[in-house]
Amino acid sequence: LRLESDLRRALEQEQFTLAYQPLVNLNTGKVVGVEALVRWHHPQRGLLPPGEFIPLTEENGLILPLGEWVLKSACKQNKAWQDAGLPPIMMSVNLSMRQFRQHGLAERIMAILEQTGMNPQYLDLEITESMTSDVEFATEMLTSLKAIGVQISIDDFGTGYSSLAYLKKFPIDKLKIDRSFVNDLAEDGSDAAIVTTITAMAKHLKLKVTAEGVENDEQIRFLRDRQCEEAQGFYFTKPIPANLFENWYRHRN
Ligand code: G
Ligand code: G
Ligand code: MN
Ligand code: NA
Repeated sequence: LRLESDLRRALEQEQFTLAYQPLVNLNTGKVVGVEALVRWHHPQRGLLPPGEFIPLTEENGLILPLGEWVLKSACKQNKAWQDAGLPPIMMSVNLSMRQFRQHGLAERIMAILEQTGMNPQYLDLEITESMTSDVEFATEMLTSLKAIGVQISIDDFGTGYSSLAYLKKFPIDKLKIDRSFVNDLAEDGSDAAIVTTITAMAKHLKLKVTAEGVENDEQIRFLRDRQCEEAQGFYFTKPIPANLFENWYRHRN
């Protein structure tokens, strides 16, 4: 309960920040985008990861203003990087179930893109399989989001319960293979088979694919051999603040 009143204040006092983790093309070695991940600089408790407050905001509805703040900040940052001369890269933002179900979400996102001057083609919205269980609603929402010109990715792919039938029906662009399958690629034959299969399926369905949670060379080699085109993980860098990312990016290429 304490945390809940702290959260309300946190929004007013701008105690949230975004950390950015790069997505890298494994063929070219180039950074193709970043995922924005929210953190809370709690005045007493210090830096809190999203796992410690996002679920609460989903329960009490604060995820709606927080999610709006995240979207606006991420779009602003993307525009600022482009204005500063960085080559254009994608900006991935996580949507929560409450946001996805919000009426007028597409209009809100369109307004944010207009306000910030960000080109819609660089915005990537990450949803999870669970958000697609109401197929009719999801189709309608995804269609209205696609009409803005943004990209849609399925996050944590492979951990949900959705049917494969929706994959070819929904207007989605990418699958992000959950890091639980990527972790033990080398040691676990089942995980290796799952990653191979998801990658092949994505290719057949003409979807992009990103492997999450990549930490070592062995995983990189495995993914390259399977023609998995993109990866994200501590192998490149953990999520870092905007200024550190900019620095990391400039010194890398
Ligand atoms: O950065 P970290 O590993 O702690 O993130 C944990 C989880 O929090 C991730 O699964 C991520 O999807 C979620 N998360 C991070 N930022 C956001 C956000 O801005 N909105 C929502 N809804 N979830 C987020
Ligand atoms: O669910 P989502 O994919 O949005 O979560 C991203 C989270 O995964 C981030 O909170 C980030 O801290 C974490 N993460 C990113 N890369 C790695 C990695 O290589 N290994 C592990 N264990 N976690 C990672
Ligand atoms: Mn994500
Ligand atoms: Na994920």
